Order: sequence, then structure tokens, then C-alpha cells
Amino acid sequence: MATLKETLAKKVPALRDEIKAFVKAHADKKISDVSVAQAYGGMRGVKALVCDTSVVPPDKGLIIRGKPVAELKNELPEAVFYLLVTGEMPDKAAVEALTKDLKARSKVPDYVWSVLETMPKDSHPMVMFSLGILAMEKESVFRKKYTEGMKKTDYWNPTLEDCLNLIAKLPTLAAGIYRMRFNKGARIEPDPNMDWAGDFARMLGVEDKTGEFANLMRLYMVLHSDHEGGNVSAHTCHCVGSALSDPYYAVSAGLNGLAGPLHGLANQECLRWVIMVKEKFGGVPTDDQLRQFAWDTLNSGQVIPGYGHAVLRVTDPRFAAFTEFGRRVCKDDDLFQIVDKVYNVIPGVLKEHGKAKDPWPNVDAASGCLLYHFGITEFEYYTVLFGVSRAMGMCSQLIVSRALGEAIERPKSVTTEWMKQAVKG
Ligand code: HAX
Repeated sequence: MATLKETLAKKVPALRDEIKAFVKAHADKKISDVSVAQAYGGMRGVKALVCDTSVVPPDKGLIIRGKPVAELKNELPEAVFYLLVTGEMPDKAAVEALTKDLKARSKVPDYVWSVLETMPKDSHPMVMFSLGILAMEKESVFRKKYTEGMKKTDYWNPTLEDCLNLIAKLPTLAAGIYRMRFNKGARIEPDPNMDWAGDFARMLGVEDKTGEFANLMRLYMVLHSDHEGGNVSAHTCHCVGSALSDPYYAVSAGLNGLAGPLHGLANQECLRWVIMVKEKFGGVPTDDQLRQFAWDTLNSGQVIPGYGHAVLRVTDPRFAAFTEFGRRVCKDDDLFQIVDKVYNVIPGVLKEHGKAKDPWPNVDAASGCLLYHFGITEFEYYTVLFGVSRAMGMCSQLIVSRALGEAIERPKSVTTEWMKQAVKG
């Protein structure tokens, strides 16, 4: 058994040397060209970032450190975090040690609750979540060590400490926000004997006689954990972290990007759309009714939430994992049946519509109806769950960046006038 920190400490020096030598040997080799369309079009496809925690091949979907996400769906999120950070799958004892370590760090300072209690009652839960993390910045070990004076080669160590503290506290913080924001009663304290995601499920206070809600939370936390480096939340976190802002600043910033409707907020939008379908047709519609409803959405200038992706060009394997769970646990649920039917109808509609490059469902298309089934009916909260999970990916990317001593981000921007001159040339 080697703890996460021991494994990382063993790997970091060799990894740093390997990358240094690689860059020195190939410094001038070109890996990407940039077109005018890419510069104005969200830099889609430009290869200018390095992220070793995961890749998303358009025809396969998420692969974490060489393992397709479908192979990880029965693992605990703690094991996946260990894998993300170190590139190695931990043994059972190492997972247990990490769970224990996280539980020992899981208390949220009282001043955070005081800050959140002063917020307007109708604040978005993502604002509360992001602010709660930012409020905890004074706990940063990285900032303290940096202020005292620290060698660059040591940066990864306090970054890891901050990330472990942060990840440990996120379920407590997120569950407390759920109970506060939606008047669910007093906060439920962490249980030191439970796993990270199972305890999160318990602290939310959702009734769970079968234990399947805890299983859903474990699956949810694994599936949303990482999605390479260029998506808005990961890239924002990386960019802010590259200025050596500590993980509290960087993760809070990344979550503010996750809160956008084209990114993580799509899961709340998606369920809203499915419920509109159910209300309009008084239950599960026919294929023709659903097709017409989808066209009405598109013709009114809106997107079909949960469908399309900037990188993927197949059904998202994370969607497939959620629908497999739904078929096992709630196949007769009306909303789940609509989600299943939407999958049969929407890709055809989007193909006919002819705009979306990817007509297939992404991760957000199925998760909401499962949460709703277990009684989490407050859509506005869904992105917070996504955020708790995605913090694992953002943190692992930050730890690796600090271990490699990556530079501050500073790409060159140009003016439209410069572009006009450049295309003439
Ligand atoms: N419904 C309708 N139109 C869509 C569409 C959808 N689901 N997906 C893409 N399009 C449209 C785009 O709006 C764009 O139209 P314009 O040319 O008029 O601007 C056109 O098709 C081309 O877009 P694209 O290249 O296929 O897609 P992008 O890389 O620009 O955007 C998005 C990817 C995910 C933002 C997009 O597919 C979308 O808006 N989907 C719906 C929202 C959604 O599900 N977001 C969550 C994505 C997963 C995620 O990050 N979760 O966090």
C-alpha cells in the first residue's frame, strides 16, 4: 500500500525531468496551426494545452489515465481521484487510507456558514458554493508556505494539501448549502466512518432505504470528475492556478465557468425541458409529439439541452452509464422513460436541423431525471453536484501543473485589424 502522497512524491522528480528533457529536445516542433475561424470560434481544436489526467477522443469519450470511464463506473470516487493525480490505480488499502484522510479533513469552518447565512435567500446555489470555497481561502497551506518562502520544486506538496482539504470539505459544504437554501432543516454532520460520496448522499438528507441514492452519488461523482483540459471549468482553473493563485481561488473560478448554461448548468436546463414535455403531454409523449416539441424548441432559437458537444461525436459513455443505472433502478419512472425516448428521437431531429456537429446526448441528458427520482427536485442545485465531482479533476490538474512547474498562461491576443492585415499577407 502506498498513499496518494507517497506515490506522487516518488513520481514527481522523474516526471519533471522527463518533461524538461522532452521540451528541450523538441522545443521548435509545431503541433498545431490556428485559423481565423478558430480564433473567433472559441479556439475549437487548437492544440495549445497539456493535460495528462484524461483525454476525450471524439469517437470514444472520456478516458482517465488510459482507462475508459465505463471501466471505472463501479469504483469509488476516491480511487478515481488517486488515479487522476498519480496515473496509478490504488489498491484497496490505499483507497481506504484516502477515504480516512478525507474524512479527517471534512469539517467546514463555522465562519463559512456565517458568510453563507448573510446571502439573499434566493441566491443561486452555485454562487453559494463558489463563494463558500473562496471564503475558505484563508485556510490555504500553499499561500502560507509561499509567503514564508518555498522552492518551486516543492509547490506540488502544499497544493496537494490544499486540494485534499478542499475535496474533503466539498460534500459537507454542498450538502449544507442544499439544506440551507431549500429549507430542509439543520445541517447533517459528516460521519467519519463512511466513504466520501456515500456520506455526501447521507448529508443531503435524502431518504435512501435501498442504498441506491448513495450508489447514484458514487457513480455521479466518478462520471463527472474530469474531461481533459480545454473545457471552460478546467481551463479557467488551470489559467487562474498558473498565476500561483492557490486552489481555493482557482477551483472557485473554474466553478463559475461550470455555472454557465452551455457547460454545467445544462443539466438543470435539461431536466426543465424534459418536465415541460411531461407536463405538455400529461406523461410520456409519442415519438411524433416529441419530434414536434423538439422542432418548436429549435424554431424558437433555443438549443436542445443535453445534446451536442464541442469535442464528442458519439453518445457520451457517461450518458450510457447513467441510463444503465436508470434501467436497473427506476425503469418505470415517467421522466426516465421520456429521457430514454428523447434519445431515440432527438439525434434524428438534430441531424435534420443540420447545425449541431454532434447530435448525440452528453453527460447532462440523463443525470437530472435520476436525481429527481430520488427526490432532489430543486434543479438549481444540480450543477453544485457536478461541481463537487469536477473539483476532483480541476484539483488533480492543478497538482500535476505545480509538480511540473508549468508557466503562467499568457497567450497572445491580436486585434481584428491585425487579422485583416494577416489574411492579406
Ligand atoms: N441544439 C440546438 N442547436 C445546437 C445544439 C443543440 N443541442 N448543439 C449545437 N447546436 C448548434 C450551435 O448552437 C451552433 O449554432 P450556430 O452556428 O447558430 O452558433 C451550431 O449547432 C454548431 O455548434 P457545434 O459546433 O456543434 O457545437 P459547439 O461546439 O459550438 O457547442 C455545445 C457545444 C455543447 C455548447 C452545444 O452543443 C450546445 O449548446 N448544446 C446544448 C447545451 C448542452 O447540452 N451543454 C452541455 C455540454 C456538456 C457539458 O459541458 N457539460 O458540462
